[in-house]
Amino acid sequence: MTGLTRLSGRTATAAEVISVLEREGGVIIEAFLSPETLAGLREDLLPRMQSQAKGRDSFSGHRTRRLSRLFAHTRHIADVATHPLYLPVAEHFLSWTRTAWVGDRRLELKPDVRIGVTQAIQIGPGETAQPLHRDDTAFMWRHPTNGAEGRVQIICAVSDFTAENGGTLVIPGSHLWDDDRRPELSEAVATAMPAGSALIFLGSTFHAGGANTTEGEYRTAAGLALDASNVRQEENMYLSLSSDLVASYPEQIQRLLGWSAGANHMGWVEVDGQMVDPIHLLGDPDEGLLTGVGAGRH
Ligand SMILES: O=C(O)CCC(=O)C(=O)O
Ligand SMILES: [Fe+2]
Repeated sequence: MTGLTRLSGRTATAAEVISVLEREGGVIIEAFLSPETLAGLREDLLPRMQSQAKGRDSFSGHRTRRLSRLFAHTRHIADVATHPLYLPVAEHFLSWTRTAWVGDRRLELKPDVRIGVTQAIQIGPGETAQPLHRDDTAFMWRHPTNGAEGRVQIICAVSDFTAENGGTLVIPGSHLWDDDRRPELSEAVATAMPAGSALIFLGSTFHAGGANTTEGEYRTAAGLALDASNVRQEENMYLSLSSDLVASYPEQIQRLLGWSAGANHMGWVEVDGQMVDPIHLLGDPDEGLLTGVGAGRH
């Protein structure tokens, strides 16, 4: 089984990334992170990972440490979410169109994207391979998706990924399979890529964290998922991140974190009887907008 196609973040276009994903379900992009972003992720995440507890089941990994709420731990994750080879690519796969009747009008509805989950994953020596799975399983997504994906995942290499230290296993082409076909480890290829690279794959692509057979090497990843907004966010950003913290990020990130009602009016907040776009709860008081989650309530 040959490995996934590799592109360079220095020269690739979003259109090329899309075309590889359509064909193979996953793609490796080398030099995806700027040196500053990689250094920042390392500095912010590596010390914190050390104090995280290991997983308690074979899916989480008994020798694997995970850290979520990444926007609270590192501002560099914003560069990952809005990267020109990731966000527009995810939008391409997630903003499909559906029609629905409302009275005598047939509406065209199109989800936009949300950050559904953020996670750093550190696979330690002695870890066994995670079970092969699709990340859209949580949404009970059906396959084949016929192009309407629920999730586009990114895993950035914070340390080098190798076949020996747990580099993500991916089954190329498995995004096209139906729900009856069982994935086999023999069909998977390990993701080997230097730190600063990224693996992007569709929610319908079978993959797994790899086994770490090294003596003392830790494989560290920082990733997030962009989800179609008709899917509820997996990680509850509203409880994990304070409204003041969210307000300190640029509006683009605020909206991606879910403080946005979007075109299909999901996630509105009732204020004084009105259905309000939650972005207004983060506004500048000098502009006359509400200033906190509790503002406007009596
Ligand atoms: O750590 C990895 O390489 C993949 C982990 C994964 O797929 C998951 O936890 O859902
Ligand atoms: Fe996964």
